[in-house]
Amino acid sequence: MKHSNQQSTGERPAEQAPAESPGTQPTSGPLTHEELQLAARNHAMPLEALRRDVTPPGLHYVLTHFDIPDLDAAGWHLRIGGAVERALELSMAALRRDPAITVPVTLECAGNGRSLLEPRPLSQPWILEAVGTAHWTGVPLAYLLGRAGVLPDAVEVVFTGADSGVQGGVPQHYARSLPIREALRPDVVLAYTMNGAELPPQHGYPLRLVVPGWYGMASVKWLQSIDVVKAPFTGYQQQTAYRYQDSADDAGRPVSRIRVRSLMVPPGVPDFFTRQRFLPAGPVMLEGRAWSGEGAVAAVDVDIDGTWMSAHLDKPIGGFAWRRWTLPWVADPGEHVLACRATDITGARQPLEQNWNYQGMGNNVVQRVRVTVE
Ligand SMILES: Nc1nc2c(c(=O)[nH]1)N[C@H]1C(S)=C(S)[C@@H](COP(=O)(O)O)O[C@H]1N2
Ligand SMILES: [Mo]
Repeated sequence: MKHSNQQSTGERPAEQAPAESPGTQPTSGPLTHEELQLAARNHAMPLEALRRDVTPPGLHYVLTHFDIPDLDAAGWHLRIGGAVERALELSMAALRRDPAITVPVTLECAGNGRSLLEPRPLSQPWILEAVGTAHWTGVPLAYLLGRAGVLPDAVEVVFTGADSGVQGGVPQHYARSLPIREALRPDVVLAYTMNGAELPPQHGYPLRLVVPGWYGMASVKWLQSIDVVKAPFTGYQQQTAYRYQDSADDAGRPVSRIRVRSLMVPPGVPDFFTRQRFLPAGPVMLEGRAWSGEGAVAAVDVDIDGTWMSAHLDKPIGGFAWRRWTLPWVADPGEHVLACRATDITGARQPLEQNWNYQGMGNNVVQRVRVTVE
């Protein structure tokens, strides 16, 4: 399945290297060694996990830019400072005594679907499954910012992780910012548990930020400091990465909320190597999940061999958690193509062909599943 964007810059020669992010120029060739290295470290959620409301941590997707730090919660301190009335330094024990909330949140990587683009931006080569839903428990960020006292001329809050490395030639700690109004939302949480158990190392132990509705890059893992700032943050992950760019020299627009998307549990059983699906003839319940960071999911339509039908939607489990959909199907022998397409309450709907952008961000093309019914 290949998608190109007729409206944009699909004609750029793949050899043309961008000035500032070496190694990330889009390509049309076979998977590279660098993509394979990333694919072997990071992992997606197997689509059969879409059967569950909540994703077990081992099945939730993982994306880590650098290395997973080996941290000790006993000596861990979170520092809150910058444009605040009083700086705070909090141990994990102190954070656990603060009021806690639990939020069900669907996280999706902004680069999900990247490898389906033509030419494809070189980075973590996601197909469709960089998603997962968990119950995150911890202290509301707004509560701690309230205790620190945000100064009136503050504009953003910067979150810095303990992990560090080099990206685009720039040495850095992983760091991202949020506008003050997003940081003060009551559902933004500094989480120390995932699905009721302590955070696994790969998901940010001992403490991470979770920003419901935003693509995953906003939810900084291994959170070590929070700085309230009076000017927009210009760190690499804010200013260079995670932007909707038309070309290498377009400054682009920042990536923020998750675009509406749905996925289907591929019915039947797979061939080990090709992942081709096989299904016995007769009734089958098609099912999947749909989500949007822009507003609630309003509808899911399912396409069977070119005919669209509306799916049944279950009750949502939370404002920014995915919603289950089902559609009964009576499968006749032969080859079939199934697809699902969600629409959210803003009227946004998944595209049938993906618009291309330089970093491969915010893809939400409809998934198509081929099945052989026997
Ligand atoms: N400190 C830190 N936080 C991070 C990252 C990272 O590399 N370092 N990756 C981000 C990205 S791009 C995504 S998609 C999510 C993935 O969260 P998960 O691995 O818990 O699913 O974490 C975000 N938070
Ligand atoms: Mo991501």
